[in-house]
Order: sequence, then structure tokens, then C-alpha cells
Amino acid sequence: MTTDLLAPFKLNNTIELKNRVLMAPLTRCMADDNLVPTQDMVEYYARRAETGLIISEATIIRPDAQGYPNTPGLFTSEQIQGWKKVTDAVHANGGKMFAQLWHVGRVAHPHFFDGDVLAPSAIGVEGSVPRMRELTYITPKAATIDDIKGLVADYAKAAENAIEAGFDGVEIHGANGYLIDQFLHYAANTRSDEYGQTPENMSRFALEVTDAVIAAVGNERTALRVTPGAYFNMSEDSRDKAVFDYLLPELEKRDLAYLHGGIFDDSTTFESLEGKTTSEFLRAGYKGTLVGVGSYSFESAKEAINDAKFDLIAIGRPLIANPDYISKIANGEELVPYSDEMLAELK
Ligand code: FNR
Ligand code: 8K6
Repeated sequence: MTTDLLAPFKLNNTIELKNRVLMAPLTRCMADDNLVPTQDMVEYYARRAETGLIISEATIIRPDAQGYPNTPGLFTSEQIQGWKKVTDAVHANGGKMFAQLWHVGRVAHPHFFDGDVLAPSAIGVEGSVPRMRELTYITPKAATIDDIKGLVADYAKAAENAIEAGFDGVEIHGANGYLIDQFLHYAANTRSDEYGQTPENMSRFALEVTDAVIAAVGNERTALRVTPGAYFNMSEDSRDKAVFDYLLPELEKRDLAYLHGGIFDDSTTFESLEGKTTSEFLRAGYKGTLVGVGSYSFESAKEAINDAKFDLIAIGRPLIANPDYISKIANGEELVPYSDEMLAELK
């Protein structure tokens, strides 16, 4: 029997999705200057409510989480009210939506806020801020234990704010070389305390954040995105696999809504993961609901789900090009191809 990706999928006792196609989180840098979602964003997300679950663009949990211009936040009442308009519109169109909770760690830039750039260790990234190339990255401050406690508490607070803003749950952004991922990789974490050096210690921050968010909003409303293979703002280290070998069974015990592998092309293999792709590695180590992503078409996703490679598919760029992706697939209509110029406007 083949799985129908357009048929409902029960995520858990709290959440049922109307189909298995998720909208991947997509940063658009279109919030207003107070990092509040705009009316254009309300309409942009509402148009995509036919997907089983929309995952919001990465949304910062506090001011020093910011590394790009006009990324939305979830830490002021104005931002919460702005998101409420988005979630109301998505719900009115029959959709569901999770907020992706973000702190960029060492990829933050003090241009956007007052204070330190925090990271696990004082190791900077090369390069400069996309779209603001004159802003080069600085060497971050290694977070103190008090800093870490504050960060964990602020992820939980942002999760509570997300529920207040009407989201159906949250996806913690633990991927793509940002703060949580920085703790999980040797290239960014050289700490000598209980947050560094061993797989258990390097997983501690990710698990503390996950547990704090679960305590705030419940495990059935908590999801996590991870990138075991380093590919963005991070370099590979052969020891990284051991960290994820420890982390994945720990996550499985938490009975999350889902685990999501964040990657641009899921055919990319990683030496540090013994030649596996992201979804192959995650599937081998994690038995809960897994979301695949990364250059899939509807057809290739269907094949992968039928082969039990993962359970749900997240679609990114094709949903930028085709707000009506689900209807087009259902009706056998041709999709508009994605191009980078489409990022200039919210359609
Ligand atoms: C992304 N991606 C991304 N990932 C994430 O976890 N949070 C984010 O905010 C963003 N932002 C973002 C912006 C843009 C413009 C692109 C193209 C990508 C990665 C995205 O969720 C997804 O993993 C990739 O786009 C691969 O999926 P597709 O596009 O091949 O279906
Ligand atoms: C100002 C826009 C900021 C967007 C930040 C989120 C991520 C955007 C995508 C950038 C592309 C990264 C490409 C990595 C490719 C690796 C291929 C193996």
C-alpha cells in the first residue's frame, strides 16, 4: 500500500495535520523595524494554509538573537499581537502553524542590538552579514553559566509567547550553525565546563532548552530542527557524530511532536556521519516522527516516505514560488520554478 501524502496525519493526541506536507521555515527579512510581522506577512502565510503545517520563518527569542535585518521576534507584546494576526488568518483558512524559535549565537551582529554577542566559545565565524556586507562578524563572548541559564529561560518564555500568539506549537531552531548547533559541534564549542568536551556535555544546552520549552508548552507542541552534518556557518569535525549519537536517543525519550533535519539538499552526504545523508543518519538514530527536507519534489518525497526514510516532508523554495502548491499537486498542475529573485517580494 502506498502512503497518500495528502491524507491526514495524526502527529499526537493534541495535533492532527490535514496532510503530510509542511511548509519549511523560510527567513524573509520582511518584518517591520520593531521586528513585528506585517499585514503582507499575514497574507503570505494565510495563502499557504493548505499545507499540513506551516513552520514560521526563524523568529528571534530576544534582541541579541538577531543576525539579519528585519527578522521577526517573539519577545514584545507588539510582536505577539502581530503574530496573532498571522495565526488567526492561517486558522481561518483551516491551517496550522508552529513558530520557529531562533537565536543565532555567534552569527549575531551588535549592529542590531546593544550588548555582547554570545556563543559557547570565543570563536568567530568568517565573513559578513548577508544583505549588509559591510557588517563583518566579530569574535563572540563565551557565555557564562548565568548567561546560559538566561538563554534557556528566554527560549521557554518565547515558547509561551508563541502559544499566546496563537501558534499551535513551536519548532526550536537547533540547526544551521546557530546557537544551539554551535554547542553541538566541536568547531564552535571548546568549553571545558559541563557544556563542553564530551557528547553528553555538548548536548546539555540543546536538552536544557528542549526540556524548558516542553515544561512551558508541553511535549506535544514542541519540535526541534537539527543539522548533525555541518554545512552552514560551521565546519565538520569527525567527532561530531558521537554528539548526535548521544543526543538522538535522549530526544526520543522526550516524545517530541517531531524531529526535523535542516538541510538544503538531502542528497548531500557527510564524512563526519560516515557517508550518510542527514535523513539517513537521523532515521538510524531516532524512531519518533521525522520530517525530511532538502530539494525534494512531491514525487521524490512520496517515494522517500513510502520507503520509510522519514514520515513527513517539509517543502521550502517551491512554496515560495507556489503559494498554492498543495492545490497544484492535487490537481496535477505544473509548478512555477523557484528563482532567487522571488525573495525580493512576499507573494
Ligand atoms: C531557508 N532555510 C531556513 N531554515 C531554517 O531552519 N530557518 C529559516 O529561517 C530558514 N530560512 C531560509 C530562507 C531561505 C530563503 C531559504 C531558501 C532557506 C532552509 C529551509 O528551511 C529548507 O531547509 C531549505 O530551503 C531546503 O528545502 P527546499 O527549499 O529544497 O524545499
Ligand atoms: C538575509 C537573508 C538571511 C537568510 C538566513 C537564513 C538562511 C538563508 C539561506 C542561505 C543559503 C545558505 C546556503 C548553504 C548552502 C550549503 C549547500 C551544501
